Amino acid sequence: MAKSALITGITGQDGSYLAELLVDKGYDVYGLVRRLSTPNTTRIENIADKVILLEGDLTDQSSLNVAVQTAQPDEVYNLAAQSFVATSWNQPVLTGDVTGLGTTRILEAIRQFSPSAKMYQASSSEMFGKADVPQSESTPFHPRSPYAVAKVYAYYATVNYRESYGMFCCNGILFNHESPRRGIEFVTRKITDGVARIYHGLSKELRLGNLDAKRDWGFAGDYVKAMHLILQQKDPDDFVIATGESHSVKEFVELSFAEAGLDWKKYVTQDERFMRPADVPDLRGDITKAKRKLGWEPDTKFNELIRMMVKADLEKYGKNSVFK
Ligand code: NAP
Ligand code: F7E
Repeated sequence: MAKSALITGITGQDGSYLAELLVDKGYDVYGLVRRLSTPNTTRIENIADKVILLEGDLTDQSSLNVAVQTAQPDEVYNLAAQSFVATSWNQPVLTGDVTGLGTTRILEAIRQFSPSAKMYQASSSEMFGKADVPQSESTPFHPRSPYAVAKVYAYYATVNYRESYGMFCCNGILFNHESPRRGIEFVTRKITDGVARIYHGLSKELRLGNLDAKRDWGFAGDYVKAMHLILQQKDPDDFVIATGESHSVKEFVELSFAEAGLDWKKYVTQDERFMRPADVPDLRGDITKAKRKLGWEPDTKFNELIRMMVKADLEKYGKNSVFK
């Protein structure tokens, strides 16, 4: 019999890649989708007839109960969140409700209606905040945003359901991962989109915040494979998933503009509006445990990721370019 999986956040970047992976593996894939005035299913259009969408919201317990009862999942991937760090200062209570308490609601729905289901929680390197480099599973947390605070709560809720009820609950502590499907407000996609707009004459400048922050950027398509592997282990456990390399925002800018044959210094300006009340200076993951236990390593290199993203955005605007 085919395995079944329930993905919260299926319309997001990771949800769409994970759904494709699980469909390819022969899973019956259910996705939780919240009601919006304009449906937002563009990232899963290509698999629309291969997944079953269930209406629900992480702030609404009864809808989560019904989703778990309906899907009777072998595996639940909790990817839904208010995931944009900058917004978490403007909407701290909502972020706590969705990104933090939402995880407990999912855990409760599983505990009551499908307790043998395995659960994956989308934990984040943001939980480390200001920490020594590199960060591993044993690095202490020092969250620096309401988003990160909510993720730390969700991390421990996941560990607590494992320890309290013997449930198969796991945290993937994922470092930044990007793709052409990345939301436009995140810095990598903002940059590659900006490069393409400038290249095609649709924009004259790109305004950014802190160029010195360093991140360990990987490709989302590689990272969803790790999520799946985490739930295929004999015992539930928590894993850091990263590339092991970090680069500054400035390096990402330079390489992205260079990919389109442009000199970034002519176009990029710093803007206070994009500075954060507290930023995270340097994130770089130590993936020793993931390599040893999961046999997982990323395939996509930093330069390849940038090339992939710049190319996709150049092609997107190319269709309506003022030069064509
Ligand atoms: P994303 O593109 O922002 O997707 C977030 C998903 O959550 C969307 O499907 C969104 O639905 C859904 N959602 C938001 N609020 C909801 C609510 N109240 N009820 C139900 N669904 C809701 O995020 P992502 O980059 O794919 O990340 C996936 C998960 O991994 C998130 O939990 C994120 O915090 C975490 N994470 C991401 C990274 C990264 O670098 N990408 C690293 C570590 C951890 P709509 O489409 O309707 O908005
Ligand atoms: O910022 C700096 C900014 O918004 C990266 C989420 O997926 O990864 C993501 O969180 C860095 C920060 O991602 C701009 O200050 C400079 O230092 O792309 P970001 P993030 O905050 O690291 C983690 C792992 C998650 O879990 C989150 O869900 O870039 N930066 N100038 C800027 N950032 C943005 N967004 N916009 C700028 O103009």
